[in-house]
Amino acid sequence: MIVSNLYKGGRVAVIGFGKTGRSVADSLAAGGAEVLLYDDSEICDENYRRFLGGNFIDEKPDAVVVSPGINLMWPKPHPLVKEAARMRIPILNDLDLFRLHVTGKINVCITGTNGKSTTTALIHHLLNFAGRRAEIGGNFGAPILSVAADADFFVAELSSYQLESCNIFGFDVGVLLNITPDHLTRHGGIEGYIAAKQRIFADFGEKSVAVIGADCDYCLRIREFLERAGHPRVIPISGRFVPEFGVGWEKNRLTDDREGLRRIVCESNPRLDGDHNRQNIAAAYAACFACLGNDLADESFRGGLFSFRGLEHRQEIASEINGVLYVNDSKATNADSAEEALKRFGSIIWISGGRPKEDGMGNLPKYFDKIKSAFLIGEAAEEWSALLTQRGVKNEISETLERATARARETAIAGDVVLLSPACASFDQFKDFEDRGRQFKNLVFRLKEKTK
Ligand code: UMA
Ligand code: ADP
Repeated sequence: MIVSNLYKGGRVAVIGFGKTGRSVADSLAAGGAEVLLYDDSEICDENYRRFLGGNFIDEKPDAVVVSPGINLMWPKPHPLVKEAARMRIPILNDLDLFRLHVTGKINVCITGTNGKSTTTALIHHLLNFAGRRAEIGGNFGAPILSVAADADFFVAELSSYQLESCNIFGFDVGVLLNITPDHLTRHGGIEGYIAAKQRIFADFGEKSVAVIGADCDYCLRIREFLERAGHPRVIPISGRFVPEFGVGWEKNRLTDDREGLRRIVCESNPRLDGDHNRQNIAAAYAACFACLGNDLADESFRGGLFSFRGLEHRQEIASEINGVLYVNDSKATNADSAEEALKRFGSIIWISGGRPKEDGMGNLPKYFDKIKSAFLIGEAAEEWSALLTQRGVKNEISETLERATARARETAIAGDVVLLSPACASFDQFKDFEDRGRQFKNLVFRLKEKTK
């Protein structure tokens, strides 16, 4: 844990008592602050005083620390955020506390609509593989204040929520992979979402490195802005081609053109298949190079890349039963991430649905001819069923994942791929995407047991 003594002897209100709130409260309390807890649910903790007031008049804190899930502006500010702003109380987040206490270490921060976790985990793995001590945290899972303080490198996945509430920027390496519409309600529309993502490059120092996707128009716009602002170290990356003075791919070979020399680094790891993963690898290479410079030998990078096993719930092969492949892509919580799975596989029996995102099915109808049949679950089921039927794709409303998996098994023949790639959030039926993925894998495991 990183102890923050910034408010030693003072009082801090921690808003939201989930993973982040808990880590903030522990860090500040260990640093000698009085912590007041606030959560809209009944959660409490014997170590901290629960704050029940609707305003801060009787107990004015020196600062308010918000969790990522607390709305700052849209669709409307949380009442205590409004109150703090009215009383001119500083509003910060856990990343601010981290930045104030951890100085002189290299921070690598990764954002983007899709691929954040894979890229963050890959960079973390590559740095450790190269013999450095790297810690991983942020949106990836462990709140950033809960990591070990004595690492050489801190690799943090940052969501648009965390970027929105952060005040202290100037990261050493900022990575922006891609932007497609997501979390629009929280950011008041696409421009608000882009502005939050762009903050990954805010207050960049002379030596900071910006790694930015060349495969999407919104990122191109941000890159132009950085270049016009005279930022000297911008590295474009792509999963499809080799951007000039950047890092990308030529015939399945990672190619480094940062110096304009088009140097081949290595081939791709077959476990990280697809242009989307090639985008993640290119970004990880550029970020590691920014950290290690010429200490990053090609053999070390290749060794790290090929020993990376990929993450659970991202196009993860769950099992093969009688020639049918079962793929768990539960982390595909929006249409763009599900598109990558639909692109990759053929002869698909598709399990999808859940709580739909603002852009619904997005580009997915482009791939409908690869879908043999679809089994739909959750809140999106009826609307998606209508859409699939309209386009002539055989489908059924299964309602539950259990039923959908059983029906997919009955329908599939050797050579088919049963793909759970929901293109929706999980919260209507599951605790989170991990719960959904694990339940799917358990169902598949039970089917496999039955066939023995
Ligand atoms: N709460 C309120 N009022 C509100 C909203 C929330 O009181 O208006 C309370 C809830 O009752 C709950 C607590 O706040 O007790 C939850 O806080 P939180 O939603 O900020 O969640 P944490 O548990 O702190 O987890 C957060 C991230 N969650 C969100 O951004 C929603 C986790 O990302 C992250 O791993 C964790 O911090 C550690 O950094 C998850 C996520 O879904 C994986 N992220 C979104 C995404 O990836 O798309 C952005
Ligand atoms: P995030 O943390 O941004 O949600 P993940 O690495 O967890 O990203 O991957 C989430 C989903 O997005 C998975 O379904 C995965 O196959 C897909 N995906 C991974 N990388 C990319 C990318 N660069 N572009 C688009 N989709 C991606």
